[in-house]
Amino acid sequence: MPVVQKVDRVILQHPKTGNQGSSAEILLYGATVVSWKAPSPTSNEPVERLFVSGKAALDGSKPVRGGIPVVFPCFGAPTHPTHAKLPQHGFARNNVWTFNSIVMDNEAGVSVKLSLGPNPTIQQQYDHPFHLDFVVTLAEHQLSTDLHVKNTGLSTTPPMEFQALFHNYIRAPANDVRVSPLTGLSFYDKTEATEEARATSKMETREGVDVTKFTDSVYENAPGRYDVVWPSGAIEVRTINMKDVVVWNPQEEAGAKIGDMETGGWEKYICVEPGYVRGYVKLPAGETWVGQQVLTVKV
Ligand code: TA6
Repeated sequence: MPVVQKVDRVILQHPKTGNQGSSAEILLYGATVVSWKAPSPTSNEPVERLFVSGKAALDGSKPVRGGIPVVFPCFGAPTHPTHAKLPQHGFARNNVWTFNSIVMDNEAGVSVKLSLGPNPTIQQQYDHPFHLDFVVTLAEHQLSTDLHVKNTGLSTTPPMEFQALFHNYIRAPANDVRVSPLTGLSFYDKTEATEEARATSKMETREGVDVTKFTDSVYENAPGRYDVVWPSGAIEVRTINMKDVVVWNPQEEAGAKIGDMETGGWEKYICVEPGYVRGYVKLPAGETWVGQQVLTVKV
């Protein structure tokens, strides 16, 4: 059964291999992918590819610590005037989406669409008309997520200004993983002690970016394709319309202060987060913007 709907989640199973093969689980809360299991091209054993903290809330009481949280319409603390009432990382990850439809179900894979529109909670924080669709597609060695943002305002409505990001917690040994190619890119280091330093761009000189120390780097105008590599594995991230990418791992320095982070959880993942987070997408009324990522297991 390629698509199984539960009360709080949707389970995707690859049609070719059923429950013995690739799978994904998407909570309706936040449309958060909380599991992606896939074999490598050279094995048949599906392996969990995402990290979810053992202390993560999965009951909708707070955003999930792990998986793939959907960040929209603001990244980090809100800075745009229309986002002033929003929580960190916006409202997409802390509201319940609805299961919309099965988009694809064939030998190649299975794809489902979840949707979110203004509800009373959101309308208290954000008053621009919008409609979101989130499409998750599972293939044998791939998982893709597409965020479709529609400005449903009347033609007289001003453009909708937003940011969007997929906050991927990729399961990997944090002290042995590297991300490339980021060499030569301008980035902002959010671990700096002062606001002035955090607002000062740096140039990335490393061939492979590691997270062996507390890392919170926002790369702008990035290439849109990334290799996340460690001694026993590799995942490629390919994107469309996501011009920036964030690399984050709190290590113990910051991780031990995160209430829903399991002890030592920071050793088990790297966040490689494609997004449009430097500046804002400006979406005229009636138009739709799509941001996409494709995660592929290479090893
Ligand atoms: O994407 C990196 C980041 O913005 C970090 O600064 C850190 O705050 C992380 O997101 C997690 O944010 P959260 O609100 O989920 O605790």
